[in-house]
Amino acid sequence: MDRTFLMIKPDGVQRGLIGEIISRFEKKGLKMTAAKFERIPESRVMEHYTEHVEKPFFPGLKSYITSGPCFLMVWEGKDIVSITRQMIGATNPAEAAPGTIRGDFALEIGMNVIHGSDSNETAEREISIHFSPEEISEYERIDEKFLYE
Ligand code: D4T
Repeated sequence: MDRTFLMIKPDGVQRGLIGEIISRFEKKGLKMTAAKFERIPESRVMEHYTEHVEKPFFPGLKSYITSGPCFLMVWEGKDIVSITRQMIGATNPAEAAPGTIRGDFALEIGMNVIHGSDSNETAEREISIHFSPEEISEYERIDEKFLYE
């Protein structure tokens, strides 16, 4: 089964959106297999955003992500990367469609509520940065036979 790394950023936590966001993924039929509430150390933020460290927006991004606790998760499901990216919406909330998380709950690119991996390879890389294998729980959801053909 495909996996992804999802992270509710400090603005999403501060604005009380954790429950609303998890609820959307749960109702879709996706399965959470790991979660932790954590203020991410700077070293792991650098590792996570390694492709952006030289970008002009990186200092702001780093101080935003480390400004408070995040809610980090691993989720599982068929085609989960593309499904969750669609549910999250465009990186810039001004371009995110209504009905998406960023379209419904955010206004600016620097405060866009949630992160989701953008490919299966990125997902595996990000999961291994933030979680050890022992922190991930494999189990069957009781409704799986009505979710998958
Ligand atoms: P994340 O990684 O947070 O889910 O965002 P995306 O995958 O949708 O977008 P990204 O990697 O291009 O950007 C990472 C992160 O940097 C912030 N950002 C981005 C910013 O503050 N200013 C910018 O100009 C860009 C491109 C937002 C998300």
